[in-house]
Amino acid sequence: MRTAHRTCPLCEAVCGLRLTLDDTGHVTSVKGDPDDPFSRGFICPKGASLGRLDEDPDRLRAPMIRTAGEWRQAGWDEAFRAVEAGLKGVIDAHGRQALAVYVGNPNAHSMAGALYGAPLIRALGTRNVFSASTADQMPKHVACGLMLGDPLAVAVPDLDRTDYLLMLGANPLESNGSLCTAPDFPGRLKALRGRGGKLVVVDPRRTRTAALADEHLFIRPGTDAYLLFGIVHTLFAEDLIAVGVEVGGLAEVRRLAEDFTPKTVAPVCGVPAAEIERLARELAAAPTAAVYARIGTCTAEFGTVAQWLVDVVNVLTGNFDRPGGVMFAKTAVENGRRSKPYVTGRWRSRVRGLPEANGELPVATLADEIETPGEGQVRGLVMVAGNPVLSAPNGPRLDRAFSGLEFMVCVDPYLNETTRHANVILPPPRVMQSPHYDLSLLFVAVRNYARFSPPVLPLEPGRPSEAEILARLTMIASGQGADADPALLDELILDQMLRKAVETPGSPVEGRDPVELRASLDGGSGAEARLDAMLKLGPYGLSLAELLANPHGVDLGPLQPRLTEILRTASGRVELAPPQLVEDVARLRARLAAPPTGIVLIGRRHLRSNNSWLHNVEPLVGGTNRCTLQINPRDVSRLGLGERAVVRSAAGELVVPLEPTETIMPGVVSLPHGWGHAGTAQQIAAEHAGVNANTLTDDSVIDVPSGNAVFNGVPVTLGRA
Ligand SMILES: Nc1nc2c(c(=O)[nH]1)N[C@H]1C(S)=C(S)[C@@H](COP(=O)(O)OP(=O)(O)OC[C@H]3O[C@@H](n4cnc5c(=O)[nH]c(N)nc54)[C@H](O)[C@@H]3O)O[C@H]1N2
Ligand SMILES: Nc1nc2c(c(=O)[nH]1)N[C@H]1C(S)=C(S)[C@@H](COP(=O)(O)OP(=O)(O)OC[C@H]3O[C@@H](n4cnc5c(=O)[nH]c(N)nc54)[C@H](O)[C@@H]3O)O[C@H]1N2
Ligand code: SF4
Ligand SMILES: [Mo]
Repeated sequence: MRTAHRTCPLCEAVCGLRLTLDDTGHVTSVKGDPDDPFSRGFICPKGASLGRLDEDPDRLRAPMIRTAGEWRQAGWDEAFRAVEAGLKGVIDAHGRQALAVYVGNPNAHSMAGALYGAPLIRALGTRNVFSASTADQMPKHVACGLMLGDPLAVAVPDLDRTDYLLMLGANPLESNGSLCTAPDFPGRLKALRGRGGKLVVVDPRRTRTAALADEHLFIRPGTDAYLLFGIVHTLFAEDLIAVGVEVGGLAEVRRLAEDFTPKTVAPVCGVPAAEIERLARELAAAPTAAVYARIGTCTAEFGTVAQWLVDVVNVLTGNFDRPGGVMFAKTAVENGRRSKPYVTGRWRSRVRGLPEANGELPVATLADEIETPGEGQVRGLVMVAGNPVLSAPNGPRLDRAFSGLEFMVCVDPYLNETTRHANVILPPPRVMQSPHYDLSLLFVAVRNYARFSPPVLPLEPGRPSEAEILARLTMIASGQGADADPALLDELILDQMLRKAVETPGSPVEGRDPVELRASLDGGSGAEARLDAMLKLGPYGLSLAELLANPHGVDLGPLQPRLTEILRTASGRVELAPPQLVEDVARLRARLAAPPTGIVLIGRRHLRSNNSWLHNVEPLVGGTNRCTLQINPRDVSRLGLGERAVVRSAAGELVVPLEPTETIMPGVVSLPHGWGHAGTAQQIAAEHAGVNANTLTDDSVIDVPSGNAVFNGVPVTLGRA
């Protein structure tokens, strides 16, 4: 028996775990790490099942190659050569723009994904770059990019110090938080109330988070932008503005908000005008306050406008970049911020002409690009840690589209609904065999913190790490072949990083010799050496050695005001009225006259789920069926429904079991995503198949400025099954 410590990679809460393993490497227990200064022993049922997930017998242990519909195991060299031949075939016949790449959510939770995603995308040399971001948080990036000049400058609520938290479209008691890394989010919310603060939750469902709050307000899905405009209107009308940072566009915002009086927006969003006014007054009166909005507001038709207005309210009430308001983390690997001004639409998608944002095209148009013939039609796909057949809008259409590709390679531990279309699957090793550092999540942490977890178990001889898999793919994509040494990629990247650092005035290594610096780096792999370099060049001057000496993590203190370091707008001010957003207000205003009135669909998450891929772990799927359509009992009787119903949308139809509950507002139904398991090698998931909610979501509808998918507020009709 031995004990090991590592960070949980399953959600954004980054909890420290204490593992017990026997001498065969079997994980006998997983507990929260009480000595982690950030998570302080917190753990959820998913983290507690990490051992079971990691040892899932259905995980792929060797590469898989599919020929003539038959799967067989292959050796690693053979698999990489098959990838080389497949990609070369597409490039030679149709050019690089016939390739697409999709990177899924787990890339944000792995060191390999964070370190090799960008080089891989660059090496592929295609503009057809897609990711889970356009099914998730792209509205936030676009709003931050336009307001602050940096799409990654995401302000988070200062959870541990705020006096008032207005939370829209987030349910951290199930999700454990998103774009707000806060282990033990539930405990932090209880502490907020315990110190006399107030929590208000706005959600079409009375969630577990709403139940814990001081107040819960129902809202019609997709209408948060109206509610927020009503708040902005009130702040101006009642002279409650207290801007504490340099801004541009204040008068413009005031003008824009004129039409959105609480009285005008109330019937659209279903929140009474008096409540909207009260929210505005309370936000203005609280000693400190923060507005925080997540998935329910992002994956909606006016996602970017809503995200923009969240920070407009934070600015107008004087809560931007101050303790207790919303603030910016400073990570241990931060190393210079972007210097070019932020723009979107540098190129457009071929078929629908949708603008690029952050170098990506909307996943809602991936099927168009694969199915539509012509110059630049996508014929080859590289997929890393994604399952868009279940996670993207109109998933069944992608399912069909993928089957028409000439070549597809997936880096994924499972043969699932998406990867079954691949020609080659390259499985990463177990979590326990992988090093971990949260390169992508700590920039939205509510406290500055760093923690490195070395691999708990060694790799089997000949088995590549996920870093090596992605490095070899990158080498293949850049034309260096399947047999090129992946270590060369790390050396190239390190060389560029160090050369830039020694030439940067004021850098801790200014004027030093890059070769000597390289020789001084620690790390058992190229990936770890890159992390060591990033830490050493980072703002705290940390190192891999120091993090290894502190296996429970290092607390780097509460967030500090730092807007001047963050801002990258041309004006040097926070832009409250960026033209692209002002333009989209016209779309919002137009809808005010004719709001949708029928039943609309929203999603939901469950504590024991994680998108599509945790349903093969017994302790996480046991109990009653969770893939049900929640519906208000009044709607059940009004529509004369039975135990099941047919749900129809513009995209498709499903038959689903109903779960009548008073916790959902009338006129709204909710179905979780990530279910609908079919044709996979996951035995337990197949027994709990459920239905694919994304059969109903419509890939023709997007949030215009960001291209983000719309999963909430989807018009549906219900009938007897
Ligand atoms: N257990 C679990 N945890 C997860 C995940 C998971 O699948 N399961 N997924 C992870 C991922 S990838 C992410 S991005 C995060 C997401 O984390 P959260 O943003 O907290 O996501 P949800 O739990 O889906 O909460 C969204 C809430 O928005 C509400 N909602 C829907 N439409 C609207 C609307 O129009 N307006 C408002 N105001 N509310 C609305 C829903 O009812 C729901 O309660 O969770 C992460 N953590
Ligand atoms: N209707 C509806 N749809 C939604 C949402 C919603 O709220 N409603 N939420 C959206 C959101 S927020 C997100 S983030 C997306 C997620 O969209 P995706 O990222 O496309 O989907 P996931 O289900 O997270 O699939 C992750 C895949 O990665 C694999 N995987 C797991 N761990 C690893 C690893 O360490 N390495 C590699 N290489 N692969 C790994 C899994 O086997 C799985 O195939 O779904 C979106 N879809
Ligand atoms: S809350 Fe998230 S990070 Fe923490 S144990 Fe659960 S899944 Fe892991
Ligand atoms: Mo997500």
